[in-house]
Amino acid sequence: EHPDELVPLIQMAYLAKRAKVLPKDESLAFCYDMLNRVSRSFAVVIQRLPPELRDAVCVFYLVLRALDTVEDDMAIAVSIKLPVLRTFHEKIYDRKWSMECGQDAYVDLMKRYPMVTDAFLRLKPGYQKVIADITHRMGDGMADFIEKEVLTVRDYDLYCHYVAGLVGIGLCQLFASSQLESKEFYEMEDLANHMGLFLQKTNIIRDFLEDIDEEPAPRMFWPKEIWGKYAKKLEDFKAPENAQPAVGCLNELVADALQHAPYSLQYMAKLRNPDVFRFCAIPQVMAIGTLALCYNNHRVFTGVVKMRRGETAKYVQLLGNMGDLYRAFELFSGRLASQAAALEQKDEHAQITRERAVYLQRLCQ
Ligand code: RWZ
Repeated sequence: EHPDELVPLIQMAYLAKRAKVLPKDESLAFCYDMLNRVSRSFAVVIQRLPPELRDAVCVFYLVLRALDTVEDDMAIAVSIKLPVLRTFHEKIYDRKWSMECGQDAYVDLMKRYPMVTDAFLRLKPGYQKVIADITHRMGDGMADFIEKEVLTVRDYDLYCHYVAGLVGIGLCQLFASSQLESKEFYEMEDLANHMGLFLQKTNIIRDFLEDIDEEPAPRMFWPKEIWGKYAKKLEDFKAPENAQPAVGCLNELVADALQHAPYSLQYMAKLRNPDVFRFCAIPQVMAIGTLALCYNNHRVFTGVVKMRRGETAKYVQLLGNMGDLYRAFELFSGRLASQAAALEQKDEHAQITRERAVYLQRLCQ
């Protein structure tokens, strides 16, 4: 009615809008900033996901990172750690919950965890349910393994299922729920589990030295059923005079990990959304590239074996469709096959590695 009221009205509308938008921005800004601090590579692929999925996957990542931080922190007494792991799926709904633990950026993640909770509670209920269910199953599985070691190959597969296979299974459900991928993804638990196992086993193989040098008490994930054939104690692999059995064991673990790769190709062939495809494919290519680098490589026992930055960047750029993926897998399985062929007289598991690598090459043609 009065022209001079116009400005305050606009101002009020603006302030009301800001008041609504700001808290959301604040918790999500925290989440993306944290994601960048804890994992550059995942931050890049997650930020490129379609808007419908991006926030849910970012929050999913941080929830599981937080759970992982509790599992990893050797300063927490087992009597405290076990109940936290088993009830973490409830904490993620509790706006007041936070914890003092972890190191470096993780201290911040845990201390300011209510920021993640706020972002979680803003997700669609369907996404929240998937994240809570996976967190529940993972927390229980981690708790089971706090008190027991990874002895058999079955234990190794089960531990990897808990910490990585379940991530693959949860992602499938988020993809199907977003309708960006088909309903079929609700029923792809087995293939999704293989995707996770392929990544996790590759990390466990590569991180031998980093894990064994952990203070105060290292937690090791190489299964005794395999390494026990090559040494009395895992630490013995660090001694230069044990290079031969150490590399023999490494090669057997690479052969084991390679079993999962064909299923991961089968999974990715079903993806329809190019950004979701890239999100899945980049880590898988890095995994087979890392396996090819680690194979028969004694440097795994003396330092960190990692793909070069330039090579990594190439895949982040390229990988747009199945054709690109087959070319990358073909390159690395070709390298594995020829290395294994050259070792067949010397190494009893080289034959199986060659067979598995050649089988992968065929799948790519
Ligand atoms: C990619 C949504 C950080 C979540 C789990 C990751 C922490 C085990 C560590 C969840 C690739 C290394 C990240 C195998 C999955 N627990 N292993 C989303 C998360 C491999 C990713 C990391 C697992 C995981």
